[in-house]
Amino acid sequence: MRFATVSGLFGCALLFGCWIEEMETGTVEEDTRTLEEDTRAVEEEDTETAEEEDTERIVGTASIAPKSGDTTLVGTAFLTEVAGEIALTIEMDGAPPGKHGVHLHQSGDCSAADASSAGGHWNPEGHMHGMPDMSSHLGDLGNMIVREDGKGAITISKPEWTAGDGSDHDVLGKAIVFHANVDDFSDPVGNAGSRIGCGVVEPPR
Ligand SMILES: [Cu+2]
Repeated sequence: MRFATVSGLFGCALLFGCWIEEMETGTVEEDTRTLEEDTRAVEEEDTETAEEEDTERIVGTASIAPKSGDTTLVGTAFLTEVAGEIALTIEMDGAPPGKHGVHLHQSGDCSAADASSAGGHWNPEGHMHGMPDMSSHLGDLGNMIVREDGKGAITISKPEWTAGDGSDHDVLGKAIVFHANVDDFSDPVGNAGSRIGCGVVEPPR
């Protein structure tokens, strides 16, 4: 009798254990299904968003070479277009740490040793020199902060800019000039000193 009770209890315990286990397994399976459904939903949403928005296109590039005796700096620039908005990203490496004025100059010619061949600031509207977000020169890009490791970057976007239409607002064919000193935004050129880097914005190859 005692044996029957004990084995009965044991059996019950086993059954109960199995039942709990089954319940738990069921929950896990349910969770997995929910996760899969969630993933599918997110993927579908992403695809829809990508179709609605314009994707970013590279519409220009530039390689910035050292000038005026600076021999260590190198730079690259990308001109991008998203939904008609043109942005210019400039990245420098091996540059002197500190703040440096950066401008687009009007002539796409960096051949001179001091980059004087790039001419003056690109200023088709005849504005005063200033900060990039003011009604300043179309080529006013502000200052880039170069860190102790010699690296720095800026991204500037201007609603007036175009890329490749040949108009007087076209960024292609302009020279990116990287200066030795900070641009203090005073007219006419911001006292940014010598031109230690120069590169022409060209159509992507
Ligand atoms: Cu300049």
